[in-house]
Amino acid sequence: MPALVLLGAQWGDEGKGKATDLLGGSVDYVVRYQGGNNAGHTVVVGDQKYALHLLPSGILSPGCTPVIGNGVVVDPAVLLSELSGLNERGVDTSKLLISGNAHLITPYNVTLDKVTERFLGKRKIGTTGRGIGPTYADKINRVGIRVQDLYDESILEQKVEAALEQKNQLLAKVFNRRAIEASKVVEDMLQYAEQIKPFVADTTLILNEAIDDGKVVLFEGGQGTLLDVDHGTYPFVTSSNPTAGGACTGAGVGPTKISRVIGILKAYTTRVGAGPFPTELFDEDGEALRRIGGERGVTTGRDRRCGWFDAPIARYATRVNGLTDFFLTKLDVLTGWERIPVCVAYEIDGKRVEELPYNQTDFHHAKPIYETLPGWSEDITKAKTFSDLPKNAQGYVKALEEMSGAPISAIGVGPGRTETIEIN
Ligand code: 2SA
Ligand code: GDP
Ligand code: MG
Repeated sequence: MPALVLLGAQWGDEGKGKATDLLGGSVDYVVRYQGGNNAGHTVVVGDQKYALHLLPSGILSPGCTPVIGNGVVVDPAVLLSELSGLNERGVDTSKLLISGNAHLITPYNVTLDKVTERFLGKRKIGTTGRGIGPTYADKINRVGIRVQDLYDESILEQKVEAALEQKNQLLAKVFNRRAIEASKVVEDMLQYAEQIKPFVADTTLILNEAIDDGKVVLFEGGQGTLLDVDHGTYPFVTSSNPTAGGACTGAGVGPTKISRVIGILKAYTTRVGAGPFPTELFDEDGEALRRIGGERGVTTGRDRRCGWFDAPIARYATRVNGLTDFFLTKLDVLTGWERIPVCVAYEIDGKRVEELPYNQTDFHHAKPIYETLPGWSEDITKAKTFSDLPKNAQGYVKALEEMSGAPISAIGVGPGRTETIEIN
């Protein structure tokens, strides 16, 4: 198993942090390939809970080398504070590697993210306000600042000036704000340079050599398939590619090197931020899922929108990511419901539709067609094998597997490392 990808099959927060940590003991490298500190990955080790935003979840496994790939956007202030927070808790972070080609989130990009959202008002995306979109926009517009630019002051100055030229006009004319001074930004950015320097490396070379040497490399996705800028519910998406292909571009590793793609799939559905969500619940069931599942944004603290499981979404994730298997998470949260509705298809303008429609208007109009499965009331958090689960919980898992298009190889029955059933 030279290289594998682990990614969100829905709208993020499926439990990727826990799953990565679970595999961390048996992998040599854990690589973030997209996104930035918009992510919120929770890992529970014994009585310790960690919330990681920018750093790969593998940072908590002593034998593992954590890597921030070229496809990630890095806020240097957040990076250093996340590192020192972990160091204070006794976590060794010295093995971290950061691609010199990763782009830096600058203070003006954080400002632009926030003012744009404010300006959009009711039409806002509901971003995390971390500067993610504007930083990727700069990258594509070829006015981005990269980690390596911190080590050439004159280039940094030129690039910051170029990046601010249009932005200052926009800030003044559209948002009625004062111009940002390039020299102040450069001074701000340079204060991080020396502390970050020991981590900067040619990560593409290191990862490819590691794979060729038979080392195991795990690519850890942030957000989820339906937040992908190409394959998600555009424009209500993040600005990167959490889908499997993103691992190749965001780390510089060819697709022939990847042999397993795991989709992390929650036993129900959540979403944070704006955008369509066919199975969303506005009733007591939605409230109960939020409360029992602890569905609150790990980065922004926003309540997550909650709804029933949506099989067309799972099938879509199987398709666009080429999933080999699923980890089904948070099955324990569904304990206590007498009957559990599962969306098997949509009704769109009077017609039954089995697959996620590519047309955004159709998806906005999609009404879920539910099948109702029998629930269970027994506590399942101590289950260690599939046969320990009550018959109806087994039936729920099997039904989801059948509808989702790939085998389920592990089941989460609680947030802790050990609260997992592995299926061989
Ligand atoms: P952005 O900030 O530009 O990436 O926002 C664009 C959309 O992507 C969504 N998004 C997320 N959705 C789920 N989880 C994320 N991470 C945090 C968490 C979220 C939080 O783990 O809970 O704390 O709010 C995440 N990051 C980005 C975002 O909500 C927008 O819909
Ligand atoms: P990520 O962004 O995909 O890493 O997920 P988050 O950390 O944002 O949200 C997942 C939440 O569910 C976290 O609080 C996890 O500790 C928790 N969690 C993960 N797996 C399970 C599980 O199987 N059962 C329960 N009850 N909680 C889980
Ligand atoms: Mg999360």
